[in-house]
Amino acid sequence: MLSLEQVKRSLEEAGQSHVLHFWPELCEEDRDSFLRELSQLDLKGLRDHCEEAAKAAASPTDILDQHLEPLPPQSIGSVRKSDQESLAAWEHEGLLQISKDRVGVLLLAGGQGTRLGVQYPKGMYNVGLPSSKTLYQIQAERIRKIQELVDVKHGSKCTVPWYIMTSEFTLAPTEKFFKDNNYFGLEPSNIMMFEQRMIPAVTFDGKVILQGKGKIAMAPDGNGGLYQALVDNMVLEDMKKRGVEYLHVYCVDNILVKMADPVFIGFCVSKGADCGAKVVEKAYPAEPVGVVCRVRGVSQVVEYSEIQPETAELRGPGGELVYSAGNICNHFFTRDFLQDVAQKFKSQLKQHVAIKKVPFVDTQGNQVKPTKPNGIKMEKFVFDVFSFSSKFVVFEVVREDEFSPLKNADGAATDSPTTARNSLLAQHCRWAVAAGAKLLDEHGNDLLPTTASVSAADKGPAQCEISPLVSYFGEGLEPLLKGKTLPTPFILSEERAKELQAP
Ligand code: UD2
Repeated sequence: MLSLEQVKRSLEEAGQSHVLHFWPELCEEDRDSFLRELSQLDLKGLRDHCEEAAKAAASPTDILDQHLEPLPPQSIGSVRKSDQESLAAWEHEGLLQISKDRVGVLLLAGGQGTRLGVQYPKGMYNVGLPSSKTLYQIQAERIRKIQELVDVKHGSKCTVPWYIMTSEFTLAPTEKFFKDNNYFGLEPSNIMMFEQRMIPAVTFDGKVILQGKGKIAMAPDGNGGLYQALVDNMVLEDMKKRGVEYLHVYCVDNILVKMADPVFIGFCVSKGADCGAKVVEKAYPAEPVGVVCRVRGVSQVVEYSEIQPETAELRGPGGELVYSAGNICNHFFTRDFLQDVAQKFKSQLKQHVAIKKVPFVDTQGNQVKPTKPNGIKMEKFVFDVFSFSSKFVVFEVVREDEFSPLKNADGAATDSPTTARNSLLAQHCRWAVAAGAKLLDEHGNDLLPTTASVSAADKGPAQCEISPLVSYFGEGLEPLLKGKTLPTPFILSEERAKELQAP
């Protein structure tokens, strides 16, 4: 820990002396924790950080639109447009890589979940499924299941390690939640949680914002903080030690995420890619997903907050959106590529400006909750490394099967707990019906296969939930469900599956 004198000097040099304005008023304990916080700051880089933030916020945004081109359709791999043989070959390749312990998954879970408005990590959210499972539990169980499928297919025991990037906000509660839930049946030594860095929020005139008299307003450095965090926490070394060559990186809120998706992994590996992105067809022009496209000839993602509405609305001759490759924050990276990024490119990552309402203390020491934006948060984006790739591929998947994010609180029309829950239930109804089950509604009436999974305006799809421990992606259900008539709500847990299997 630095001394007060050292911190004072560094703050003066950075033009940030105001940070210690309330020091004389702080009690011993608060002084101690404040000094600790300040010692951990990158004080040398503080002046640059503040000046750059203020400059970036003041300058007109770099409008890229005139340099954009859609991806050539033939360059996109696609689940819908590929034949069964190719899909099976990619899946086979992916499963093979998993069986050799070459595949890991990495969860980006450092975000603050502001839009959802909960005070705890989003992964702990329960969207109201019949089983009451949280997002973390669903993800953990999908890892267990894919390991089991691979073990059965290859007759050996594999591990898919789970790296979880958290931030100061999410680390402690996530650790506790996993521990309290016995790591959802996973081996704790195969779950590695680590923290991304935090950086100060800054006013429009380049001053660090004080959130309290002895506390700086800090925010995580964006999900592109991943690359620094990999270095800070020796994650690449851990991957190397385990022999992990491929990483599936994904964001916490997509209830349909296919953990370590063998088809996606197999596709990327077969194409010799060092970097890949899964996309879905964008649903509507203003949908808050980035678009994968080319900027000045280089493939990358243009974030939804940085594309002009006129560009997002452009349509082709058939009425389809010109920029339709919607990023779903599911990425593939080779370890070698991540190593290159860590060594050569990390410092070149673009800084994106977010203008936010940041609570602060005024010079009189009053706590203020601003009504209009007053602060700048600088963020890096995980996908900004795509432009450094030497072989980047894009893989389009079916939205209904793979993408339904939880972003907003209930009441919002899209991306809410209700829409996420309904997407999962609808998918499980489709799986059950495809496996030959007949579903009954709560009054015992037949649900037509075509309507069981349809989300009526007032009520969602039938309450049919299949545990990931029973089926990873709809496989293996026929022996359990064929010819069965199932009243809903129906939860196909592991125990229920055993009963159904019994002759
Ligand atoms: C992300 C994508 C967007 C689109 C959308 C799909 C980025 C930058 N944007 O937008 O293009 O694909 O997802 O759902 O990827 N996170 C951290 N640390 C941070 C900030 C965020 O780990 O400092 C995590 C966060 O916990 C979440 C993921 O990154 O799992 C995405 O973050 P978000 O929800 O803020 O991103 P969103 O929805 O704006």
